[in-house]
Amino acid sequence: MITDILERASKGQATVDDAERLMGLQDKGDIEELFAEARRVRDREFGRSVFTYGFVYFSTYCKNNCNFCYYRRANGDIGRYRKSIEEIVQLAGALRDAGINLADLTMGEDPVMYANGYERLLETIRAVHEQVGIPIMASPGALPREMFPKVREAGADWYACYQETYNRPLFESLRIEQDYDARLGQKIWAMEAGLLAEDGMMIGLGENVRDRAETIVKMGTLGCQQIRAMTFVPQEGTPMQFTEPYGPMDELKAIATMRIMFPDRLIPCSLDVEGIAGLRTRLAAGANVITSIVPPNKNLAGVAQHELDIENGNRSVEHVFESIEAEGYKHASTADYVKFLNSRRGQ
Ligand code: SAM
Ligand code: MD0
Ligand code: SF4
Repeated sequence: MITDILERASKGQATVDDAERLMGLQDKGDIEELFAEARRVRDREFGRSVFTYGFVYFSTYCKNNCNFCYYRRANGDIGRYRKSIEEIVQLAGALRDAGINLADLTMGEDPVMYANGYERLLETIRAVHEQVGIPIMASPGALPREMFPKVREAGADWYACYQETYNRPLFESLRIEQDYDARLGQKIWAMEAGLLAEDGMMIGLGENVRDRAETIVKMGTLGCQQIRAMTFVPQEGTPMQFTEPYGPMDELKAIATMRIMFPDRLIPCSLDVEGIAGLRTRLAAGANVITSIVPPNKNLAGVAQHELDIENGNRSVEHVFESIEAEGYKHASTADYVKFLNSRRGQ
């Protein structure tokens, strides 16, 4: 059965049913075959070279109240911070100098960044673009449509905004007080403005395997050049604190399914779920971008794992580069990454 599905996928003809079957596999041998095929497809498309993204979570203030998120506004006193533009430029400069391909400038929906027509957000992107010159992903939350040309003009290459699930009622129960269609629009409006877009799903939020299959097909057909899956990590002080956490297997199957169905997309291995321990399995499931690389001693947080492996240096550039090599891969040069971006932008 799996052979039939893989064959359909190789012709670009795999369906939602096929995605559901792949992610429903339970037999050890079948799962190994799924991962082996995902690696073959990844190696054919990208070789054994992976892109590396530094994570700069520059403001952890947020006006939203997503039930799954540590930084939701009701989770009051958690030691939030907001970095100055100068600090952000320094952080991005250090990532560039260390050989990282992209700075992921991420924030909560911080009213200070959003004030006066998103002035400080745009200034931050512009300062990093002009003073550092490293490729930029902006992950600032949901913006009005007219902002996307401005984000592009300020110097962002990518816009990341994850739908989490394409099951509308589930979305509404998680991203409370937020508009499903407006969040979907983010990706479309970003691409219309000449940005590359990333969409993403979370695993373990109450969705079933069918929902995941539908989400993967929707994310892929929307045209986003980067698509991701991340396992939900329950957060202290939130309504979902006591939700039973999932192991990594469902995320790995989702990564492999995305790779097989959408071979040419960038698919992250996020260090923000299991820390550095999660690198090997995600690469072996077909991922080709390492995200959430975070330098120590800079008072920077992750999202799903706000502390894990940061201050001990396990998510540092040096340690991540060593780990990539130990797994038999190499990290791509930024010149190669820029070439890749230009080819995907159709330049
Ligand atoms: N605030 C912006 C937004 O929501 O789009 C950008 C940053 S947000 C913190 C980035 C993503 O992190 C979310 O879209 C979600 O997919 C993921 N995330 C948040 N909390 C998580 C958790 N507890 N476990 C796993 N992933 C989580
Ligand atoms: C990551 N913690 O890559 C980051 C984050 C935001 N663009 C990405 C979820 O894992
Ligand atoms: Fe805010 Fe983003 Fe967290 Fe939602 S996921 S509470 S928008 S930081």
